Amino acid sequence: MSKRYTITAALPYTNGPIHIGHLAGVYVPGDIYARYKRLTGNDVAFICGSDEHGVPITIKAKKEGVSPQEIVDRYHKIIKDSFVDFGITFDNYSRTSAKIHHDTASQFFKTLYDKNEFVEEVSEQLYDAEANQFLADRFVVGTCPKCGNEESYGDQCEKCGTSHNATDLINPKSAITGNIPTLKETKHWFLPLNKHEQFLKEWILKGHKKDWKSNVYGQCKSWLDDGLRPRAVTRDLDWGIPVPVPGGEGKVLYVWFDAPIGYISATKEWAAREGKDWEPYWKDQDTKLVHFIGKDNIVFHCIIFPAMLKAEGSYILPDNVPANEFLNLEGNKLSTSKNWAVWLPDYLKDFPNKQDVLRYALTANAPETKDNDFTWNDFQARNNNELVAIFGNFINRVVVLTNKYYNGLVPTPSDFSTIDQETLAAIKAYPSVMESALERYRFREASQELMNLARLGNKYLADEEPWKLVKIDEVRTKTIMFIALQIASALATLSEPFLPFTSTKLKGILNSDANKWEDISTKDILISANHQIGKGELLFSKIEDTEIQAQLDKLEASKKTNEAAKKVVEPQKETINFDDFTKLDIRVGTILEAEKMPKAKKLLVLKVDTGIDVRTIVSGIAESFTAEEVVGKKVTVLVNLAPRALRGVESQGMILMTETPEGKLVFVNPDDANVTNGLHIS
Ligand code: B3M
Ligand code: ZN
Repeated sequence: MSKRYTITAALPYTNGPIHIGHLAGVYVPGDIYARYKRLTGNDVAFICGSDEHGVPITIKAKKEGVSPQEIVDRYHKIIKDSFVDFGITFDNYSRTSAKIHHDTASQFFKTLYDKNEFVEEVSEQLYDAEANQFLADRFVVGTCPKCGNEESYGDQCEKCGTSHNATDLINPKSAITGNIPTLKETKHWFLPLNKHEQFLKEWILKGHKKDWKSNVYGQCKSWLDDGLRPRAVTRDLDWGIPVPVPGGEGKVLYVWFDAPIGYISATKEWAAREGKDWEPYWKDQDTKLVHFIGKDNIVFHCIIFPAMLKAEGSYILPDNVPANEFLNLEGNKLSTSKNWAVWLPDYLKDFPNKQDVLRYALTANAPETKDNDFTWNDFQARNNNELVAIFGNFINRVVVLTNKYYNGLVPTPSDFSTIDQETLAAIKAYPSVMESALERYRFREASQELMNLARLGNKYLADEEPWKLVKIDEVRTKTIMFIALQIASALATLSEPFLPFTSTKLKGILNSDANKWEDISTKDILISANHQIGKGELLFSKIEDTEIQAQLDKLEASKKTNEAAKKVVEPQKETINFDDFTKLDIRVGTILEAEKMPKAKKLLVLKVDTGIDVRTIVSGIAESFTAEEVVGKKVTVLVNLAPRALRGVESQGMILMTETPEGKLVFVNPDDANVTNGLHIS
């Protein structure tokens, strides 16, 4: 039965591109679900957009010395384009800086204000006097009162997921200056979550929400068991939606107040564009509202937003919030600041036309019930051993043989054997098996069922061996190929939510787009005899070790950069005055000859043209350079250093060397831009 679905995917913060963690946790499962719901004949609004307010954006802008608007404009475009290229089928991808959103969020706030749903309170909040700023949310870090994580943010601990007030932090520190904050009085509007506690308990704990995923239900229960407290929904910041009520001057809405309303504004924007009415998508009790999010957003979507919607009074509440756990990368936590990630725009560049491979790898290994690890080797194996060797191989055999034996015309079958009948019956069972997984938000399981259908095809061909029979039993061969084509046809339809690019390609090859999802279980024939299929085209191609190594090298480089950043730099030496400095006579010279000093591991004996003369300099660089590679090099030479004998050779000056951030010894070279660490004389 057709139903209306409002499906939302967490609005990404526009402070960086999308990475595989976001994709695995939110956007790939959300897109699979939306595609599946459309394919099964439902009325779907799949909604997302950029979350452009909030402290992460301001921090990024400060870091780069640009305006927050510049940051959000840049990343909104990058994120939006990459979603399109990756085949994420949002019906609308909006942004929270849009006027329609400012209006909608302001109006929502005003409605709650007029209904007396807020508590207005002057309280002491954390303040950084040096930065002249209140320290809301990510502007403050400190120890989480619940789990002891020392890097908890003011509004949320990313370690245990707890959402708290900034004043709850133990040992808070300003993220702007590092100062210990003081307290300063300021007025804010609070949403009294305690007032909605009873309702939320009924709705989640006693209601039918037991079918929520256990990680989601568990977090909600622990929240509710702890008791809810009022939460400030306004902030003393200058980036965000102005508080639209008297006394709100200079204040903005808390980003987690406005962002979820972004789902509503984006739906309105879409409906206006499509000439539809937005209201049924948010107000009709028959509509199913589903939020796809990561686990760190659970409390906002299951407690705070429902409390807001309930307080407003005219909205439906979510039917389900299938939050995923986190995806790690090669054994480590994904991190934007440490550049430990696979960025979607980079992936799309490095693996053109391989969107489905990443979609499949992320789905087959999705962090649905626990945190999971993405490895490039697993990615390669999913492609080479499953997509290429099973799915691609089956389709390729069917298409090549049909073209070879019958010039691409689907052959007419004769009597079906028991195996044939079982195979046809097995095809029919797939939609409901996959549906059962999809309805439980078990996307991994559903993707594996799809692969099982391709496996079934491969096994059928391997058992029946049409390539052998063709020479002795043409009639039987036709029946076998007919059955194999039915499987191929079912794959074209059932793969659409998971492998949309492949599905389109396969429908092109089969020259048939006729089947709907339900047809696979109801129709006896999915592709008829005498239907002309197209020529073969490979659906997938092998990914080579070198391609995987290139990705691993990229990560290794990030690791090195992080290690270098952590490395303690030698402290600066004692200050010298200008006169001391002018005593140094430094010239640019050229190394004319070089040889290793016998029996000395570190020393090279150099002949250097200093411009004044050619002289001998003994330099302790032999562990970093060979004699051959330094000949001809331009170097910086301290020429008025008193000569001294090293292993019996008189050294008449000094070559200036320094270290790169990675600790590599390099010449202080007039042509070398790599010199960053200051002089260090060898
Ligand atoms: N902007 C995403 C995050 O926490 C956050 C989601 C908002 S959904 C309304 O990274
Ligand atoms: Zn914590």
